[in-house]
Amino acid sequence: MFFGRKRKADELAQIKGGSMPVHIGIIMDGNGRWAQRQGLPRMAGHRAGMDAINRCLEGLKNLDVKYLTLFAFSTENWRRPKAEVDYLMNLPGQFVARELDNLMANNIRLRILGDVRGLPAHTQEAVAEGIKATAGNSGLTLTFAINYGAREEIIRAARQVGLECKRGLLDPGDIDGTSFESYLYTRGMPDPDLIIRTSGELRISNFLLWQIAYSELCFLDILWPDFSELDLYRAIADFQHRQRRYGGI
Ligand code: V0D
Repeated sequence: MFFGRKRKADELAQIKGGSMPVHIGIIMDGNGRWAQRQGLPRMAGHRAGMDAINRCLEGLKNLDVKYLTLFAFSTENWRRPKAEVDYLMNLPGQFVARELDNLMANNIRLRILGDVRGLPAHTQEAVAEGIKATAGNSGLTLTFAINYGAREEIIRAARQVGLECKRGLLDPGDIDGTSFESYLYTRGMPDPDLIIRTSGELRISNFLLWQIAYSELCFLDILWPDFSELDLYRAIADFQHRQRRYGGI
């Protein structure tokens, strides 16, 4: 325990001297596998995954990361068993009920990315409550991607652009990267500097696509419920090493 604490403090001191990623995105993978390995129902893994989010927020308290974007539920996850989907749809409400005080105390602003209208009404209400209560906070922006798919996001943007062209509000010749971005769910957010995926899979799986054009990708061989502050600090240290090498050329 003592050594664990020391390693964490050392790693933190180390990364504090380097360039900090402004925006970190995380694909929180491995919750179901974590549960199955311990002979527990998959839901127990999702619940343990919420505790890992809190450890991540705790770890970020000491750093000046401005945006944390978490991939919680993809548009493909609807194919899971109904009982599991129902359970997942209660988690935003549980998170807001349990963590709102913590978000307020730490000046954290809650947001979401994705097709909110595709979620059950009770989930939408819980999320809306959390977003409204924290809208005035100016520290970390904590964004959950729920009912999110990057291709759907880009298609939705293309449709809106098409509609504005048809209505004569936009000239197709004026569409460029900057204007196109304003139609994405992430409008106004800086692109992620660092993307972390847990559980050893080496894929992006339709998480942010447009936005990760220049992001550093960090794949960790641990399951999300086991993710610790030390893992976060090590991923940031890895990011900083790569930045330094890139800067040297
Ligand atoms: C399950 C591990 C927080 C990943 C974390 C609807 C999978 C726990 C939220 C949440 C999920 C979402 C929106 C919001 C506040 C909290 C969440 C889902 C799954 C899918 F405004 N955890 N979490 N949402 N898991």
